[in-house]
Amino acid sequence: MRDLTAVKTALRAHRIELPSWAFGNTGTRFKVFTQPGVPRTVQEKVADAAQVHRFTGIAPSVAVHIPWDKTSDYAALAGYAADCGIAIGTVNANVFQDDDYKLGSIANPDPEIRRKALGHLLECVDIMDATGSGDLKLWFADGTNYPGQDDIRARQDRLAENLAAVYARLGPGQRMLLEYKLFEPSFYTTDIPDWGTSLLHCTALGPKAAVVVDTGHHAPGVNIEFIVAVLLRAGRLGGFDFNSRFYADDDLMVGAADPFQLFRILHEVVRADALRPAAGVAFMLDQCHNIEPKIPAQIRSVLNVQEATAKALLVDAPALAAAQQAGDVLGANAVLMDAYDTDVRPLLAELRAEMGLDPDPVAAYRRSGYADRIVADRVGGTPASWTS
Ligand code: RM4
Ligand code: MN
Repeated sequence: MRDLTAVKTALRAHRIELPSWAFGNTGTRFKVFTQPGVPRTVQEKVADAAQVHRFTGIAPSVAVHIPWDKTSDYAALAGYAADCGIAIGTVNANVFQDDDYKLGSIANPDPEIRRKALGHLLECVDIMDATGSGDLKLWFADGTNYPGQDDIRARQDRLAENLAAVYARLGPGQRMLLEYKLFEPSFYTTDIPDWGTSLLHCTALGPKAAVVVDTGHHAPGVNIEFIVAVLLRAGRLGGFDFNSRFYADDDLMVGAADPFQLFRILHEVVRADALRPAAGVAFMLDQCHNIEPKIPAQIRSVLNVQEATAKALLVDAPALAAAQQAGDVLGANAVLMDAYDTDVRPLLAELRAEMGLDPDPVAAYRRSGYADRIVADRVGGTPASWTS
């Protein structure tokens, strides 16, 4: 059993980043359900994110998505976030919602459209300069729907060329995080469909480029912790977009569908000593709360990651190594399962009390009256959503 003080110290230092888009209205392609009290502006999203940090103590930054979070003064936005007790984190680019991008963005066969998409990516780096953000996160919907529609190799060349232009623009302390996704919205080929393709581009670009593992972006049954272990070993795991999936890119609350998978992933992170902020792995959420209230859902998600992390930290590493070395298959598996089967809720309640937090963040949020206040205050205007 690990030293509990060391486990608590590691948990205190752990940081989870929230997605601004989780606070706006979202839905499926069938229907966006609106909720009362939803933010109308990026500032209101930041204020909601700050509530999640206030009750969990480990979510001190919120990622923005451009143009969903477009504002006239990004330095002022960073100042506002600081006033709320948090920071603006990763800047996410969006080159998938414009008519021009029907056949792709930076891999589009049309050079004019490629230039436009590149312009947006460079604008996102300008925004990072203003907000002090360290990470640019790129996800591309680029791909094709039909065999023969475009040249697979040429699309890779266009991708590489434009990524290099963005990479060259990165300032000191800035990184490019490159996401992959198996399919959707492109159904025949996706230009960055898997971690291998992302890693190839990152390696060609240089040390400031790293892969993002979005846990919803794999085929069913894929062993995500294996990918995590390999990327960590290569020093190229830039971060996670955490969420849960039952079928495809469901974007449900992390730890809801498969908490054991989340534990196995975090075990690899702990094994590589990559939980420390200095290790450069960004622990981000990428979720949509279509039918559940958004702020408590974000709190629950942070707690789910924290619980899985606590269990991963409880793995008896020397006992595990000894069992592995001895070829003790059942013994090694038992060491891992012992940690997973531990009820870490009392430990986390104790930790929160030590951090000056309520031991039950969801209940504390409910009691705070914030949910009623935003419903009363946020009348009029256009609620934020992934189309605005
Ligand atoms: C994509 C991808 C990106 C996210 C958008 C909203 O599927 O996961 O990370 O920014 O969705
Ligand atoms: Mn994602």
